[in-house]
Amino acid sequence: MARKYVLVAMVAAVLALGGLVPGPAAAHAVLLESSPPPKAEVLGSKVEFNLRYNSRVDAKRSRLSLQSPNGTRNLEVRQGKSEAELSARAEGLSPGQHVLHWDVLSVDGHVSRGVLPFMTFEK
Ligand SMILES: [Cu+2]
Repeated sequence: MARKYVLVAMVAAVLALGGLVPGPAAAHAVLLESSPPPKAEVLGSKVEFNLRYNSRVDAKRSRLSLQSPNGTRNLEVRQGKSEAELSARAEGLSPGQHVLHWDVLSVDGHVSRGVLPFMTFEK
């Protein structure tokens, strides 16, 4: 009888562990740092973006689109200083609220997404 309970406890422990052990999803690209930082107030109409992730990202298969008061545009995505960084630039921004949408492919083959909102003001 006692043996049966031990077996049940072992099965329960294995099931519980299965839920805790991180799978490949843990390697998704997570944004660690950005320039400008979220909710920044930028003076002028030009912005240089730099996004740093927790893992290598594929610049060629990542997308950055900038949503502005006068419309949305796709930015040219470049590899940053390291393989975990992406950079891009935008010019001619009208003053107001902008949101950079990032759609990034990390080394594990998964895409992750996020947004970076900021404001621009006339110089
Ligand atoms: Cu993943």
